[in-house]
Amino acid sequence: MNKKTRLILALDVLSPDRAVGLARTLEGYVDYIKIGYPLILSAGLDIVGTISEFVPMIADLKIADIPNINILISEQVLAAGARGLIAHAFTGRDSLEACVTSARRFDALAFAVTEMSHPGAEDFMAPLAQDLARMAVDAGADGVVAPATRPGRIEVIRAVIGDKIIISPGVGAQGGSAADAIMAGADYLIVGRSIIEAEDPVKAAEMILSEIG
Ligand code: OMP
Repeated sequence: MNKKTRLILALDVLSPDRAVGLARTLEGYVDYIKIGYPLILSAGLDIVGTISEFVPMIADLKIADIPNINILISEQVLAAGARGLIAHAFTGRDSLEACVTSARRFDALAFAVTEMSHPGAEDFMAPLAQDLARMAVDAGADGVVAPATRPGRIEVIRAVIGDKIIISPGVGAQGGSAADAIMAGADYLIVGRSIIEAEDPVKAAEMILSEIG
């Protein structure tokens, strides 16, 4: 992964035209664009290739099934052009390894979700996050998703995973601070609404970049 801006744009819009417009406008301000179910379901899988023409794309399907299904899902989105994917870790090592193996086949990156950024993640995920992170390293994942909403938890997860990559959502719209997440050990920030719903998305991206610069 090539850190330049340290920003991953969460392109959570439904209109393919808007998605392409934002990708075109913001391509110089972000290292990756992440798309997930909302855009893929509304625009179709071809949007993966279309967006990848601007910026390398991470497919956030939070894959969480048995190994065979994880492979079928991963390989469709990787064949469509994704350079990385996000899978859940809680389904266990064999399921996560299936995603890692698929990613390797396409020379792409595999990330595992440890503890999510929303409040409900404290119900079940947070107490298990260190075990999930440890397992993700053992399974060969390139990195993990850890919450910018709880920078202290980024520090804890960093201590478990060593120099693996941390990508961190929750900045802005979910209340997290860009600077705090980076200081806690995040390599990349995942940012959606604070940029895509801003009146001036470029200015919004620049503001976040100045906070972490
Ligand atoms: P905003 O809250 O609009 O910045 O969007 C956050 C993005 O990060 C969305 O695409 C979420 O799906 C994603 N995300 C989280 O918000 N929390 C998590 O714990 C994990 C993710 C993710 O895996 O990307």
